Amino acid sequence: MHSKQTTRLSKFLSLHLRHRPEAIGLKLQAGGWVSVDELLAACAAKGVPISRDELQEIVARNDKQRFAFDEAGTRIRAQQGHSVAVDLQLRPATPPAVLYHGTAPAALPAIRRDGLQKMSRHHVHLSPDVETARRVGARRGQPHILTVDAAAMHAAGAVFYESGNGVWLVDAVPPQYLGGL
Ligand code: HQG
Repeated sequence: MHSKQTTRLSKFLSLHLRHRPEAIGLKLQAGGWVSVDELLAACAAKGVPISRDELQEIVARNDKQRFAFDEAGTRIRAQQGHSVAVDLQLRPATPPAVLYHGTAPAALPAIRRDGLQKMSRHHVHLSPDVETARRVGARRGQPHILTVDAAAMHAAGAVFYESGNGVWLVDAVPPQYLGGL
């Protein structure tokens, strides 16, 4: 498959597996899962036919491993980034001592005041390394990298989750745990 086509289909899947499942007649099951058969039928009905092989390729080639099949390969979900109410059934985990967050300079005054907020997502998304944080922040122009004292937050009782694709998730990061503000 052409990479432009893969990207187009991947965006279509992100939209419906994270944000608007109902727009193609899907309902996310617990954990955010949908049946692969139902997904492919729903896409075809919307004029976006995807074969099973193409779906495998989209999942495998996705730059951020945004999607995952279940063990049996009969269900698929977005690994994170949902805006619809869904319980991803993630297990709390101990984060690395330091995590990173790439943001836009324009957001800094609000972040200084309120810390990192989840905005329209379910969690604040944190990166395990500076490079990833830079890429996330670069979506909004010149990125500004913040460090997060995850060890101190964890010691103070904050609950962290690691999504299947290495993104660390937390409810909020109060300003006192942020470096680089
Ligand atoms: C900022 C993409 C004002 C925050 C990426 C960010 C990531 C505040 C924006 C994933 C704020 C929210 C997540 C506050 C945070 N005041 N602005 N108090 N607190 N912000 O997209 O972390 O392509 O929801 O810094 O690669 O940028 O979707 O979060 O700039 O992995 O797979 O508000 O999304 O992955 O933006 O990105 P987002 P994010 P996907």
